Amino acid sequence: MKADISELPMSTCDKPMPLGHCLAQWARNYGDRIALINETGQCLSYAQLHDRVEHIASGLHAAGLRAGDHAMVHMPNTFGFFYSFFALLRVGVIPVMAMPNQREQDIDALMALAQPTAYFIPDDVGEHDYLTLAQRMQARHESLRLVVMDGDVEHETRNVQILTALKGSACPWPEQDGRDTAVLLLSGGTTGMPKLIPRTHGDYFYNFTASARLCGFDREMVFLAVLPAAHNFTLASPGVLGTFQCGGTVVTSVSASCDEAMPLIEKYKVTHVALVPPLAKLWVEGREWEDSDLSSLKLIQVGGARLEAGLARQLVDVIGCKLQQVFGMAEGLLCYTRLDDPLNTIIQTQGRPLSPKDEVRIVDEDDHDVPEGQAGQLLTRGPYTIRGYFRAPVQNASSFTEDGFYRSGDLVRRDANGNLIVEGRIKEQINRCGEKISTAEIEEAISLLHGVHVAAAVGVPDELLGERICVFIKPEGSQTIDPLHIKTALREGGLSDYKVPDQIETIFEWPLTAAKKVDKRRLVAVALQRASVSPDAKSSSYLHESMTTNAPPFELAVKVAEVIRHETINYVLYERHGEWTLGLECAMRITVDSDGTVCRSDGNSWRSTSVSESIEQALADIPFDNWRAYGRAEFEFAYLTYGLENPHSAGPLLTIVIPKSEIRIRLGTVQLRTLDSAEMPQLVAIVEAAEKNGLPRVDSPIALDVRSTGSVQYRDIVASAVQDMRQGRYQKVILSRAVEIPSGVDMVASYYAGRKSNTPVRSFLLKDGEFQAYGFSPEIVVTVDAEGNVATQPLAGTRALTGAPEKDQQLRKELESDVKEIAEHAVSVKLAVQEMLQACQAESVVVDEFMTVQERGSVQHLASHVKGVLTPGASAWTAFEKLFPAVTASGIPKREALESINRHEGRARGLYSGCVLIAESDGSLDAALVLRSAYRDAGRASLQAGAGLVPHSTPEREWEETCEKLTSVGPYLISSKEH
Ligand code: OOB
Repeated sequence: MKADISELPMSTCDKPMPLGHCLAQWARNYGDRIALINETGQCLSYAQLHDRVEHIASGLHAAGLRAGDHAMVHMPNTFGFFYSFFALLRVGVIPVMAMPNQREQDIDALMALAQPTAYFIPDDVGEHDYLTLAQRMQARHESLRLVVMDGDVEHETRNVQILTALKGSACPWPEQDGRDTAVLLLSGGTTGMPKLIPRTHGDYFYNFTASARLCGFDREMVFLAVLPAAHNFTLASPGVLGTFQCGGTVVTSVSASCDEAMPLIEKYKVTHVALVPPLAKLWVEGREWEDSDLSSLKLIQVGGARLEAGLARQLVDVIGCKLQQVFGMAEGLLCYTRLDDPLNTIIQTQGRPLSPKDEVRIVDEDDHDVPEGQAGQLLTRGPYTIRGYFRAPVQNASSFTEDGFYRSGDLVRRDANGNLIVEGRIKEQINRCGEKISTAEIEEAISLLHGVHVAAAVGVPDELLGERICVFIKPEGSQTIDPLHIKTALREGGLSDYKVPDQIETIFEWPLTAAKKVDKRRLVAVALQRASVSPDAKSSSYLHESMTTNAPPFELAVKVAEVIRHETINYVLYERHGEWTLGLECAMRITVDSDGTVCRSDGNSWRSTSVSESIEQALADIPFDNWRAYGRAEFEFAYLTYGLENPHSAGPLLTIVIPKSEIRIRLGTVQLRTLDSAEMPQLVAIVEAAEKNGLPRVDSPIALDVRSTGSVQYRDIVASAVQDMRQGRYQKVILSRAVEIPSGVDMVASYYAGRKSNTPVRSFLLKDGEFQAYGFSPEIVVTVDAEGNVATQPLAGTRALTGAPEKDQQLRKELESDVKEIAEHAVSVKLAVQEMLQACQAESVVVDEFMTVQERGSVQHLASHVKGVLTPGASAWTAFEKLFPAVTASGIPKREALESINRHEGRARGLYSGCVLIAESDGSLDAALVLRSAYRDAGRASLQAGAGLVPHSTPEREWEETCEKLTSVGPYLISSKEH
């Protein structure tokens, strides 16, 4: 069943050799040239890479691995991937190339098929625990003797070896033939069973050398590997192996997003990159705001899925370099558009075969060749195309013709110049972002779930993903299908994330073809139609439902957040006066940019004389009845309203979202409302699931020492600001410091634990894409009710709350009699009154509570309450603009304080000391100050706290105050590892 590699068209410099010899040859040829660079700037020369690999190969040999064994490599694009891959080849072990996003079900099935001796995993990546998976695999698969982890030596145990610590005496060279299997690649699959593709030394060597030549790879080139290196496209078409063959440099990136990959292009002068179409689309869109210098790029290759001509053209225009389309398959055949093809050919076709010896037939249902120019199934046979899958006799009988042609399942036609155009496919497969998913596999997984009678999966054209997975489910009896429940059950069953359906629809009557089979084409049409009527701003009024509940509101709110945590749902949870309101997903978004432009997600924008006026205009004709918006303002919003230069601003300064659905939880009742009636059952299901679930576990707190860093710097900036104030430059400023949280934070569990120990006026928990935050607001910045009554609550003057009544009483007395604290408080109240006067009728402004003591978690404050009534013509946003930022978190006068904060802190505060708010269609607004909070962005988490400085302040006391405040959140941080 091996491919015929005799008489492959090779040039003399590409003399074929077993893959295990290649690296040694490259080290001889290219020695000190840089082979690898990663995103943190670490470099390895060919000689160094070879040296490391020799050591590891010896270690693997010493650990008992032998030529002909199999080993699964399950790694992202790190150096560890390359060490593992080359070391295995060097020993003669056959790597089985798993994709980094595969999960337990896939890995388990692949192991059962390949029976690997060893399993190579990364250290913990994000939320996925590879080590536990490896241990489970070891318990299940007898063949698996060795787990090798690319991580710290401290993780070494009897069963787990650390990749870079492997050593042994020199490894013997294996005896190998060009026809022996070198690697096992993954097949996209059309059945519920995984398939492995045995690629031989000879055919794979040809694959990357001939491809590299065709694609103009040379010594000076720099290839950026953003797609998984384990995929044939990135690995060898020509990919990383093609680059090494020419002596070029490979830059590895674990992330493919343009804000991480594009700076790498600029930094390392990347010349070549390979993308799938959905990623290419994001890169084109990303160029609107990502302005890295991409002028080094010579060639962008796009393959793996159909590239629309429009996008192809945009790519050429926007990125401004040559494009090449690659139509390939792990089974072998590679088609490329040529570098010197006319632009039209590059944009309109998927190219022609790599080798003159590639045979391509285009056939009808009876395997007869179709007339030239017509579409039919692509059959192929050739020097580097397999003749059979690994250990799959049954599958091979249907995937290959008797005379050895591979049935690709792709529907193609050929133009007059021999270029192929992919028209579609006949195989039952979904191509989601270039990842191939078998419909049969999804259908089987779903059929096993409770309440499901039959399921049918289809690929539906999708703007973002190329194709999305839609599953139609016929329920058992009169059961209702809860999409959320289905997704959760699939994930819990270990289905890889990218295979979990994007759209789930209930169906009672299947559309049938003439042959009485389920008509999947019609299902695609139904899926498109149902998706287009459900979401977004189609409906103008909310559909309501209410439920009764015995659950305490706080606990139920937390449990609801737990239920939706695994979804890609964005939400804001806001607590006020014993009610927890949860806004889910976005029907409309309004943002304020750093230049004061207010943009609405329906494409409208405003730029009036004042920001508050622009916001009012944007909210004036919101097309939903009785809307309630959830928003957040970054501290830097203040620089805009004060007309100061803001050197830090990146994203929007204020974001207001009108949610698609809402859950309001009060004692005894839960009110649900949604703009999309189809989502009501899901909302009900979320609440029901929450009621049944337990509360988050809080038994794995993060040990965070709030005193461990920043002491010197903080004391220095305090001393500098005190000096400013003693020179009379301003009266008061709040300077803060951030504390990084070293390990992953479970935001929901931490909110739960923290809220139990805090007594805030408001609390919140929110998730917006990668950004998450929660916090316990000590004060409101401003509230405005529907009648125009405005209130603010300046808090200034702080002492600790220790929990020991006597000590706290003594501290309270101290607080109430300390001249410095009283003076600090009085000036804050005076400023609040002045600001209220700018939005309210003069005679209405009164201080109705003065200098009471309010307890807030681990601290107590002096607090006052100022109220007034809006002047005619002013809105809640006028008051917001005048009172923001809270004096408690900025200083006096605010303009000078802002300038001092900017100069001393030197970085954006973001949400810290900004606010989280609710605004309603009746003109009311409730904005809570964001302090005592935790923030998490793209996996990095932090806390931040400050102290109010006056001319008498001492660095020591203010440092202490930041520690006290950090103690309202720090001790309740819960590690995400347990969940
Ligand atoms: C590549 O390999 P696989 O094995 O993940 O997927 C192969 C299938 C093809 O049969 C075809 O259905 C689809 O992916 N495909 C394309 C395409 N390239 C692959 N469909 C339309 N247009 C294209 N340009 O995906 C692969 C392997 C090596 C190089 C490039 C892609």
